[in-house]
Amino acid sequence: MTKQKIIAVIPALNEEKTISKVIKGVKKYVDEIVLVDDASTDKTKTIAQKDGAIVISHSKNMGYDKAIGAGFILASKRGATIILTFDGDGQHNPEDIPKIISPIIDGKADIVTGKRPHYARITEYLFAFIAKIKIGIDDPLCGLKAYHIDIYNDIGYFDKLSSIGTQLMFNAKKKGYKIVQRNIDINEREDNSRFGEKLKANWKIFKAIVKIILWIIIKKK
Ligand SMILES: Nc1nc2c(ncn2[C@@H]2O[C@H](COP(=O)(O)OP(=O)(O)OP(=O)(O)O)[C@@H](O)[C@H]2O)c(=O)[nH]1
Ligand SMILES: [Mg+2]
Repeated sequence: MTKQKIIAVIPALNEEKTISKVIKGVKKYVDEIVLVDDASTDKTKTIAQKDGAIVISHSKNMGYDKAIGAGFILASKRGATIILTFDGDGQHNPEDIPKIISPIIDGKADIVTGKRPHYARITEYLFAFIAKIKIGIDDPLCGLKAYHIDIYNDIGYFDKLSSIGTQLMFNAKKKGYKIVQRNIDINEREDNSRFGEKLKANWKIFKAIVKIILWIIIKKK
């Protein structure tokens, strides 16, 4: 079996309250952590550096997908064979990491996505409905996912649509890669969503749904 190098990519925007605990928890299960600080105005960056993460720091906010995309580029350069995405807000449990990466290690999946017990917003249910029909996945917006590096190398990018972390998965399915899902628990967020208040977040998700649908239609031709 080839030796795996697992790198976690953590997008973080003003997560000083939770980031230390997240990094310490994730560290036990991965080889390296790349934290993408997206122009946070709090101490996220310094805390992450102190806790041993490799930090990419944007001078201006580029958004969730570009942040993860930057993390993928660095993780790939550093020789990752598996890239794990994990939220910095403390909603994911590090103990769930083994079940998210083991199907890839065992050669049973190319991508593994977490499936949360419930979602916070109506548009998440709508996206879930569409993803179930299109690619058989229940929770496309779950931030906890793992990817074999071959998928990323084959497709060449993480996201070009602002798809809220979904385009690589849709792309991979189209190319015939195997995607499986595993149930995970989520903790309640202790403060506000970084995607914005309900209406704003719903609007962002709605736009991502429209972009993915249009992309599927155009790509088919
Ligand atoms: N780098 C970067 N990270 C972001 C940005 N927006 C959100 N994040 C991070 O992405 C992760 C998920 O964002 P959340 O705000 O937790 O999303 P949520 O509204 O709680 O929704 P869930 O996906 O259900 O957790 C967190 O670690 C955020 O800090 C951004 O613009 N840039
Ligand atoms: Mg969250």
